[in-house]
Amino acid sequence: MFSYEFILLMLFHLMLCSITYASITIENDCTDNRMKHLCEGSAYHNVYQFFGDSSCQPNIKKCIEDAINTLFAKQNKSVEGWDESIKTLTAKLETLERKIDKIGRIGDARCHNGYEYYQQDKFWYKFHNDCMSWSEARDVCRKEGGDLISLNENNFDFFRNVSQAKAGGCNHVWVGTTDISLEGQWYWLNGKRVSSVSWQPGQPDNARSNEHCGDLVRHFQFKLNDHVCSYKVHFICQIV
Ligand SMILES: *[C@@H]1O[C@H](CO)[C@@H](O)[C@H](O)[C@H]1NC(C)=O
Ligand SMILES: *[C@@H]1O[C@H](CO)[C@@H](O)[C@H](O)[C@H]1NC(C)=O
Ligand SMILES: [Ca+2]
Repeated sequence: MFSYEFILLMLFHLMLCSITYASITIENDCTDNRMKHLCEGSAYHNVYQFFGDSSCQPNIKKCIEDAINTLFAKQNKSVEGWDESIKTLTAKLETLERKIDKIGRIGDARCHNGYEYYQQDKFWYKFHNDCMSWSEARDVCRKEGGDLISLNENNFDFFRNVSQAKAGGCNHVWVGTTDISLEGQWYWLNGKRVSSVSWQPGQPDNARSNEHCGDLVRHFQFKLNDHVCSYKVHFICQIV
């Protein structure tokens, strides 16, 4: 029914299609889009293409490293001065990260009225001049998105100083520790055990068997004491 010529023509078309299809397939094999960019253009062009790829956003530095490695592997040559460019670029990114972090935290501070940033441990704190029982104070801190402050050996002296500076006429400042759940077992609200060096010598003494909340006390140079939880004094909140 078909002429010999027609069949030959069909076979020829089929062959052409296969070749085209094969070349598309080969091209597609290397077209993870990012890879494709790396096959084309100058090194800088490639990096900027890479930046533009939103899938790179979570880890830009890693992506740049990958891009450069792939670039070198593909082109199999080194570029004079490239290492220095990468270092400069990395440094700029790190500065940018720090700025973004800071802006975010300033934004936070506006939301958490009156909180100050404790740079060393990267949390927010607020010395409250209201006078409340330990559990009332804790409720206030929680409403503000935090809790009564958990201290440690490294930041303890700083917050003794904060208390010294801000307690005014008040001699006691609640902090986030209690042995209410098990007498004599003192833990900070963050779950860490209270270090023995934080206590005023002779404390905790559980005077009249009624002292289950931790406070910093002026006549102990603001070292830690156990005190009657219903006592109404100042307190320090923390937002981690
Ligand atoms: C890269 O270049 C080196 C020497 O210039 C050569 O020995 C090596 O085979 C090349 N590698 C590739 C993957 O082309
Ligand atoms: C606390 O205050 C004392 C006396 O002003 C000072 O010497 C010390 O460095 C301060 N410590 C901290 C951690 O702020
Ligand atoms: Ca006591």
